[in-house]
Amino acid sequence: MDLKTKSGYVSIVGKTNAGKSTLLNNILGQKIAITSRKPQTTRHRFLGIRTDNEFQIIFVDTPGFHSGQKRALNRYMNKVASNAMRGVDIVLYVLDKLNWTEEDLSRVNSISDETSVILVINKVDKLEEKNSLLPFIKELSEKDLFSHIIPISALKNLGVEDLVKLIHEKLPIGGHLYPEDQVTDISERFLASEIIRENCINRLGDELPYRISVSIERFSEVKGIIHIDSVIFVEKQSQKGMLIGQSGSMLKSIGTASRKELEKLLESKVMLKTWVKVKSGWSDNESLLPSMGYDLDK
Ligand SMILES: Nc1nc2c(ncn2[C@@H]2O[C@H](COP(=O)(O)OP(=O)(O)OP(=O)(O)O)[C@@H](O)[C@H]2O)c(=O)[nH]1
Ligand SMILES: [Mg+2]
Repeated sequence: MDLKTKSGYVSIVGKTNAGKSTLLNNILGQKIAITSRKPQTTRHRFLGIRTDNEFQIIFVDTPGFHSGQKRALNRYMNKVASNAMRGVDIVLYVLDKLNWTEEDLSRVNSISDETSVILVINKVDKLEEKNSLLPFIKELSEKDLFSHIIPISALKNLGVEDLVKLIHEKLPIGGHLYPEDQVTDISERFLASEIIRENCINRLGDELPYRISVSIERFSEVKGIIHIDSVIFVEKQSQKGMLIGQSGSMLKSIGTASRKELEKLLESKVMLKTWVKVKSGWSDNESLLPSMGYDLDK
């Protein structure tokens, strides 16, 4: 091991919609995580790796904590997020502006003393009361919960590189764990399902996105064309109708936008087929979740 190299795991956690995935994409300089203005966009834990010469940071993006919904899928997502706070070197606890609650306090208190916790106050570009930022930081720093408190805007790229520098300083000495050109551990197949889900989220009303799950049934390259067959699962027949739209217009728009984006990301021509199927009440069915990719043991 080269003693000059530093590397470590850094989990990005916080309430849903705080901007965790936006921050990860921004740090990596490329989109690996889908984002949306609606809560509960990220459903899985995955890695984003940034290597700068001797430093390698292995970020862990996580589903946001959510206290309102109590379906099996929501319980699964909260569990994935809590698990991701363990066994890592640093936790970035991301806040949406100054929205700090007792729930945040109890989650931060549950993090092991051996892990450094950096509070990241995101979306400062949207902060109306700019004068309230400093007193807020002062008050929270007195609680002795965080090694640092950093205000940023993930979307406008303010303070993000300072945050990366700070992480570099705090990384433990150790050899790199991934090749320097590897950016993520997600597969192209998983990326395809996420891009389709993001295009659904962006086009559908507020409730339907939570009833959708995307599964890739085929992902294969034939003569330079990537063939992707996907199924979008919904919970009810009426939702199927909404997703397909009048004369199939909604599904067509989701399919076309997803194909175009995937062609860019995969740098290949893509042939995408999408079907919509009903899997009754899947999001509140513990025993169905693993077969749909929501499995804590994986
Ligand atoms: N104005 C502003 N908006 C932001 C900023 N960061 C993220 N957003 C927006 O906040 C919304 C949520 O962002 P995400 O990155 O999906 O949030 P998340 O924390 O990953 O959300 P979940 O995966 O659902 O837990 C999106 O509409 C982003 O564009 C920021 O710094 N400023
Ligand atoms: Mg996210």
